[in-house]
Amino acid sequence: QNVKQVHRTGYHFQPKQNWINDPNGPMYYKGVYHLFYQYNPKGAVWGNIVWAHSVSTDLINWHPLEHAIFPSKPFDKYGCWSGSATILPGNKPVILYTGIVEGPPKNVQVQNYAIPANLSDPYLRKWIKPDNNPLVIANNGENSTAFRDPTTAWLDKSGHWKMLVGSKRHQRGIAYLYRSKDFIKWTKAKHPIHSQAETGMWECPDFFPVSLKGLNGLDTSVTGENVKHVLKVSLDITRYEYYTVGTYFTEKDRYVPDNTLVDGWAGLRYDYGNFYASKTFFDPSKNRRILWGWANESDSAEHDVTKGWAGIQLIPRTLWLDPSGKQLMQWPIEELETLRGSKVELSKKQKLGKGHLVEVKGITAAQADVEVTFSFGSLEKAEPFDPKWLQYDAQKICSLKGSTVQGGLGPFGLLTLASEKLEEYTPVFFRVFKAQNTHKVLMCSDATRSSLMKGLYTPSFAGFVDVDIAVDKKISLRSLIDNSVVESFGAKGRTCISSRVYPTLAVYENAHLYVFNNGSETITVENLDAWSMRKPLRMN
Ligand code: DQQ
Repeated sequence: QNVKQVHRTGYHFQPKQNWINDPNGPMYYKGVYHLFYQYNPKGAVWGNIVWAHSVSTDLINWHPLEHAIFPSKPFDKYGCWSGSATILPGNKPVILYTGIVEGPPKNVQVQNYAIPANLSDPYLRKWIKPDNNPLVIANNGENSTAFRDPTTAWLDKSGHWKMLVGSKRHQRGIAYLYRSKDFIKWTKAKHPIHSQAETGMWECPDFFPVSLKGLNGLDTSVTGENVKHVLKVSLDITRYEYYTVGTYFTEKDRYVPDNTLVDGWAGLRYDYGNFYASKTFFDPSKNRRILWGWANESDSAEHDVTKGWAGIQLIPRTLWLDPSGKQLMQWPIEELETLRGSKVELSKKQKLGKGHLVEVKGITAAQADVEVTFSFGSLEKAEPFDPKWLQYDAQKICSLKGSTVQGGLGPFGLLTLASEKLEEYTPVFFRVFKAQNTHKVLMCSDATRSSLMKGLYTPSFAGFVDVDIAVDKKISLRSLIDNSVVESFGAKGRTCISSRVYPTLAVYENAHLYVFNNGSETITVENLDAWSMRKPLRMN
């Protein structure tokens, strides 16, 4: 009761009430997907953290179970923070998580493990925290107040387990490496697997192999010729993540990012919007690696309390390496398509002149899945890219060149969650610029005008899209619209941006969807398919 429904999601993961944050320990076990997540059983603000637990056989319908891990022992008395699952040989899951052994302001952190009470229960309802915890404490110069979020462990050729713990020393972000023969006695390696100056605390590190070719995912222990590795970290100062693709030197246990990539706060991101503390896992049933990310609120804490809830998980995404090797690609898991209901298509080859706005009618625009491809004849009208913008990030450029600022080639895209008279709307769009010898494609998801409500965080999230636009002369966009979230995939998952928005007018049947062009070059909508999205039968 008392939970205000209007901004609750229809098909994005949400518990009935209260605060949620990081996805924890995702895994596939005996035909069941497990999602644990950071949860406050007592309210809609962060605190009293336990591992809530939901299970699913399709990643769409979710059944809540009792909390899996909660403070009950000296080694996690003040909280059970983030961690990961590892499946040991013989199909035995084990969870590594951070226990808080001394409360605020220090929040002293140690690494613990938990094991299922009954391996024959595919739901893994009950977890045991053995008395030989904690497994790892900060005693070799590590900073015990910044020492958390153990990764999924991997097994090397000599039978040693390895896992990472996120940390920092001064402002250097660090991923410490630990080794173990038996998963119980862990020894810190002399060198961290990787670290980087001026990035601050590395929360929720994730380290995994990706195949050089194809879409298939790999078990976390795979190494060898045909793989690269990915290291992702979540930066607590800026509240966004970055990743690099690189080489894992297994002998030395060092990871070296490819030198063509930025290894720092300006690096590549899974998502340029509201996306944090993400974690991947390998799904052996479909040979894919799946990424889960938490979307924080952009609403005020005060509103969260009145609403009675805060935070959602974004749609799980399949993730693979682009054949160029330069970046990852992401796409909503195929199962999501089972929620597609009635479909509308825009008449083929719809032309959009400058200032045109065409409504996509006939779907539930507040809860929809839209796929569209835009094309154009020439790049001549692309605006020049101001050299001083080279020092800016994409978000800053988008805040200068939003959807209403007329352009040459773009802005064009979707207006999502729009009210009838356009008092509110969240545009997701592209803008193409002419830079020296190349073109730059900017993708924006701009919450600036998303709501008439005051006190919201409404950034113009943006990222560049690495495509050869002069050759392609077209670009695609998919947006998952769900009441208070717009989760978008540009150029087939090359650049992704999620925005949390809280419209006051553009809700339920009063929400509209449009395609628009505000550039002087005419844009053609090659094809547009939009579906009303059903609610899953069971969502917590
Ligand atoms: N959230 C957890 C921490 C983690 C942070 C606490 C990231 O373990 O570092 O709820 O959002």
